[in-house]
Amino acid sequence: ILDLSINGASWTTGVSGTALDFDGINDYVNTSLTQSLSSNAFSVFLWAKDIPNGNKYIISQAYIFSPFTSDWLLGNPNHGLWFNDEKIDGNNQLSDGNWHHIGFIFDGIEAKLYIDGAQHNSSIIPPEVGGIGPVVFMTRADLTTGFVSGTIDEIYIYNHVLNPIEIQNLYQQYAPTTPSTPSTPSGPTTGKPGINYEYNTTSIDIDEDNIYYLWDWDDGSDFIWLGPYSSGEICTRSHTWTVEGTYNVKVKAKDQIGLESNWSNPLTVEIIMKPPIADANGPYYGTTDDSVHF
Ligand SMILES: [Ca+2]
Ligand SMILES: [Ca+2]
Ligand SMILES: [Ca+2]
Repeated sequence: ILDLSINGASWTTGVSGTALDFDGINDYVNTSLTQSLSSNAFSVFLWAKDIPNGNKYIISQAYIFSPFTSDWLLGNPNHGLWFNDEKIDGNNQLSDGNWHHIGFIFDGIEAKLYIDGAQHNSSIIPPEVGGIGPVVFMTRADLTTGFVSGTIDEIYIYNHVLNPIEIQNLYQQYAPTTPSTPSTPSGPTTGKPGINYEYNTTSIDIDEDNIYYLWDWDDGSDFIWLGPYSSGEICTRSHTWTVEGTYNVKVKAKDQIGLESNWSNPLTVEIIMKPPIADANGPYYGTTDDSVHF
């Protein structure tokens, strides 16, 4: 457990509970962790959101203070890893408005960057490691430059190397969820050409994202994503078939970050131009002026 000294950062909604939000002007967090992490194996992981593109001091520790050099720095280049001038480019994965899981492992020789549970780019072998001063968040370790705006949560620093399965598990704990396969469309299963019929479906997204629906009416009509709907809300859509036939109506869902469900089971709809069925039943003869019943 680290002692955190929070300077200006405010609390906001996180991947779990609350998270720290930084203004990029003068907000930062200082920690009680001052030992030279990099003299041994260690790992650093966190969730981050809304980090502007470019080289950023998300978490770092100094190597020397005068002139200043970082020992290790997560966030540079382009949300990547900088470790005594060896670099892994992060390709600006943290700026799209969604939460991402980012971190690195160092086994005492080699360092690897992980983004959203998977290794990102090649590993590096940093020379002459040896951190001094406290580990800091969202600024350079001199606490006077390199302030970063954005939100961070669930920050873990380990004094050992996590294996790929442990890293994947850490990511899956709060990884974004895909909406469930929508329910089989419900509505009329027979009808006539030229008449409008109404169908319903719904889907659930565990992380409560807004949901968009794509209906396939099986008649070549355009596919358009409709929404947003909240998770579990009924999506009602009407359709008119112009040609007689048997149509398999199905629907799929995606959430606001673009994760797509499978297609639903189809509802089979028969569209036919039936003649009215005469089903008269009554006497075959009658008398003039008497009424007969059918
Ligand atoms: Ca949290
Ligand atoms: Ca401030
Ligand atoms: Ca989702």
